[in-house]
Amino acid sequence: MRTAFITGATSGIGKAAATRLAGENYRLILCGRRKEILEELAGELAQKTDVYTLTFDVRNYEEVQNAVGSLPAEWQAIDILINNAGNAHGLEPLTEGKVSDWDMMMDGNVKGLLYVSKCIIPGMKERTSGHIINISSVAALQTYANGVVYCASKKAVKTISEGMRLELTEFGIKITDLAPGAVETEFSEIRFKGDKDRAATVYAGYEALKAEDIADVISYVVNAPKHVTIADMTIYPSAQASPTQIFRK
Ligand code: 8X3
Repeated sequence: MRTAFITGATSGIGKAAATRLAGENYRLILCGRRKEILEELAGELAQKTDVYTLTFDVRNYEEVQNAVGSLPAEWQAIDILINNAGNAHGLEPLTEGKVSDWDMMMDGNVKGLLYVSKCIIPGMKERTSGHIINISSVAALQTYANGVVYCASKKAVKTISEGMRLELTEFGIKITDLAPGAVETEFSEIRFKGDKDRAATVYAGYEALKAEDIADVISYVVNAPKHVTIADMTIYPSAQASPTQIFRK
C-alpha cells in the first residue's frame, strides 16, 4: 500500500483527492491549517484506510520542518506528494493590489510548495522512488489582467515542476503538473474575500469542473504504470476555452 501526502486536504481538490485515494488502497497523510476540519475528514476516511494528520501552515518553514519531522517511522516513506495547498487572494490591477494578498499568494502557492517539497524530496531520493503532483493552474499558461500576481505564482509552480523533473528524474521520481481551469470550490469565495454572490457568478451559466473531476485525473496519473510519467495536463470544463473565455448560457 502506497502512502500519499496531501497538502490543503481540508477542502476542494485536496479533500476530493484524499477521498478518492482512500478508496484506492492508499494510506494518507492529510495536511492543513484547520485542525478540526482535518480531524473530521480523517475520521471519515479512516473507515477506508490508514490516515495520519498534520496541522501546519505551508508558509512557515519551521512548522513544515517540524510537522514532517514529527512523522512516526511507519509514516516516513512517502510515495506520493500532492502539492495542492494554494489560493487566490483578490482580483484587481497591480496598482490596487494589496501587499498582504500578494504575500499570501507568493508565500503559499510558491514558497509553501518549495518548503514542503524540500522536506520530502530527500526521502524519495534515498528510496529512488516517488511521485510529486504539483497543482498549478491554467493561470500559468496565460496571464490575465487583475490576476497578475496569482498568474505569476502559478507560472512559478510550472517552472518549479519543470525544474523538479530535470533534477529528480534520475532518482526515479516522477513529476506531474496539473493545470485546472475553473473548478467550483471555495477558490472564488477566498479570492473575493467571502463574497459568496460574486463567487457564484464565476460558475454561473455553464457546468464548471468539480473537485472530484480533478481527483479523477490525480487517480489516473498516480495509478499509471511505473514506466509512464504524465508530465503535464490541462483540464478545462467543456465550456471554457482559455482562462478568460467561458461560454455561458
Ligand atoms: C484557477 C483558475 O481561471 O481562475 O486557478 O485562473 S483561473
